[in-house]
Amino acid sequence: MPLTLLKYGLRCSYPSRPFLPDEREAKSTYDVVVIGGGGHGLAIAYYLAQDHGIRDVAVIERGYLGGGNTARNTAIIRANYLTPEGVAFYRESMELWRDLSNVLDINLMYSERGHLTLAHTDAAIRTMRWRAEVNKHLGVESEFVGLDDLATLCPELNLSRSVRFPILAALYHPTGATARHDAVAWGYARAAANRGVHILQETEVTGIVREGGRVIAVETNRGRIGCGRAVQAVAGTSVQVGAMAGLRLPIQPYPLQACVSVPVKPVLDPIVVSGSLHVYIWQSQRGELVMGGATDPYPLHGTRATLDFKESLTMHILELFPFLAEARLMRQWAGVTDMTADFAPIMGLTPLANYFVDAGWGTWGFKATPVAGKRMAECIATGRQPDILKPFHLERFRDFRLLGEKGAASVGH
Ligand code: PYC
Repeated sequence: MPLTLLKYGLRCSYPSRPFLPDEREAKSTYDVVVIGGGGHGLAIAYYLAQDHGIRDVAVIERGYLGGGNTARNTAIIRANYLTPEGVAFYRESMELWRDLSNVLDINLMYSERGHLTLAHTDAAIRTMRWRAEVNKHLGVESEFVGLDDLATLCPELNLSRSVRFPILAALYHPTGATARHDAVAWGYARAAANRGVHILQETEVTGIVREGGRVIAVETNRGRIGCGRAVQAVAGTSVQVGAMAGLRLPIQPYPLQACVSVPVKPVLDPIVVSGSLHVYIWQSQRGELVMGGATDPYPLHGTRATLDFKESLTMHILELFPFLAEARLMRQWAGVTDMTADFAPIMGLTPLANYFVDAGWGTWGFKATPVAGKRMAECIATGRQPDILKPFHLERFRDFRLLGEKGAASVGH
């Protein structure tokens, strides 16, 4: 055995490189304070440093990195939206996703496995055809497919006519993908920290100090932090944090539950979604079946797991995949989704000159992480709403220019 290896083995401590640089003492003031250390907040900080050279940035997180909705979502990535504004936005996100493991130098386990949205009614067929046309027009791969194609794309599906809601057709989105959600937060955190961003965990915002139409500081449990600009990216508590800045955000919180089975052998390639049955399912690289359904039918700030949800979800899953009757559930949880009236997010400028919002993500925040980070960083750096974010401006609620993205939801609302 080489001597150096022996010496290394006998040491009491091992010189390993920490994943993140040691947390720094908070400075008294920063150019930009990012409130929220989930995927979006960390991505904003990363692109501020990387694309705009703005490194005097603090990300403040009340818990641990990526411990909120980033950890609770079911990691589906797609761009097959309904409105042209939504499709263009998520198309850019998917372009960024494809190279993100290389860019962040971390294995995000990005896996393009195809995404099927089933249609069980004539109305759903109409929406799928519509989505396929809008998608193709904007360069997003998406096809309306009949039962023969479905049988090839997903032979495990029960295509029998003798069920309550027979499958009639589907929207097929070959580039639909999944990724490892925790790694996304860690990857952005490390890349941001390596560029000089301070990441302050267990730092809770308790107030936002304004003066003359501007934000000048955030109050935290670790004291006051002055700022030149601030942005909130706090899925689940957008209304509360917005209110600290004096903003009334048109958002309601709804719990969204999900669960996974115990790991089983590979049985399912694509992601399968049925809006009519309120279910979606895919199989992770670990073999777990990742499943979810509709948001809870009442506004609530809660992450409890209910029997109602489990019963209705499994009933519908078994209609699609009867052979899963033997599968056992392993874990169930919930996140809090910030829903807007038009099912589209709110991003960009606010009535406060130097305060920005990244909110209202409902059930599709995860897939938007890279593009929201990149474009919000541009908005903060330039003080202008980038073109791609214009439709998502807060003022659309004042001007009645709503987007109407509900038809692209994977889960029922
Ligand atoms: O939009 O694909 C989606 C989705 C699945 C679960 C929550 N949102």
